[in-house]
Amino acid sequence: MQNSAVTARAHTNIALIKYWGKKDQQLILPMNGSLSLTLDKFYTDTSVEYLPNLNADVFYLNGTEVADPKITRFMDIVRQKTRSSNYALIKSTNHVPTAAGLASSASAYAALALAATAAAGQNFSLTELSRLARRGSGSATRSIFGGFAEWLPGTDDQSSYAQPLDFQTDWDLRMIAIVVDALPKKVSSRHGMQTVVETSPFYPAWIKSATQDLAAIKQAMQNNDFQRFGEIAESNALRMHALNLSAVPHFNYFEPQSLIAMQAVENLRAAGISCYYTMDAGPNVKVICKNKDLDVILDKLHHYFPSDHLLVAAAGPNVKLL
Ligand code: 2P0
Repeated sequence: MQNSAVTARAHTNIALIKYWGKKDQQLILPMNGSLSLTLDKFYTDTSVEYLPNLNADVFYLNGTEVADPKITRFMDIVRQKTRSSNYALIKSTNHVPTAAGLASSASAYAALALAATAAAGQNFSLTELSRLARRGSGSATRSIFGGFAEWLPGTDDQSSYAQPLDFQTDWDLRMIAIVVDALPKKVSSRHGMQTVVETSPFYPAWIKSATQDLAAIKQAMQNNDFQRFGEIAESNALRMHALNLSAVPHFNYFEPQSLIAMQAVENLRAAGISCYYTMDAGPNVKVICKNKDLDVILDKLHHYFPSDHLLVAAAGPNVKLL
């Protein structure tokens, strides 16, 4: 056991084939496999120090002490896996532009998984870290890896983890996050996806089509086919949002500006510019494009959104110790 703080950095990721529903809520096993891109611009730095005089974990988020039972539950799993007993002082900072709504549990639990195991003197492999991060939040499974990552759904704790995908494309991919003004999130991901699993009559069709989408998008990457890649990602995102509209009670993450952003991307496409959008459990729209088309796309989006609401990211790295 080390006696000093250990700090890790993990980057957030955007799913192109979405995870939206669990087959095991306790272990966080997903209904279907998913695929994401880890982003360079948005990340979380987390330090962990085990202190023998603490009688509970103490957690600071962006400099403010926060009581979060999910963190304590996660740290109990870490203590079990590392056979340690001390409570920890945890300090986490999100490096995401203010109010961007991109701070995510993905980078948070990926960074915490590495910092908490390293501070306990353990050297977990990336696969072991991916399994562990999954216990905090499903999307964190993928944030252990840089670039593209695929989360293998698995059937138990051992078989559910992410792996990096190393396709050689010539796209030099960029993602423009369009920040849409909104009130705090209406329905949490955790609650929203469970409502969908339990009530949407379309859920069986989702599992089938998401599984097909995953195979097809990997084939498109293999073929260096950006158009097909973008079409599959966009359609998969819309089907996820269609589940929310079909749940009981129904809910959605769209704001008027989200629809404006989606239309702007469709208009750009009609004008011959290759770009596609995706959306997660919030109103921000993320545009996927090649670096060579970035400027013309930003020009068009500037007609609708101020430049500080257009954040450009590229592929980010693996989780790492600082
Ligand atoms: C994803 N999202 O694949 C999907 C698409 C948002 C939309 O994973 O309950 O915070 O902690 O496992 O990971 C967000 O859900 O949910 C998410 P939990 P999580 O990225």
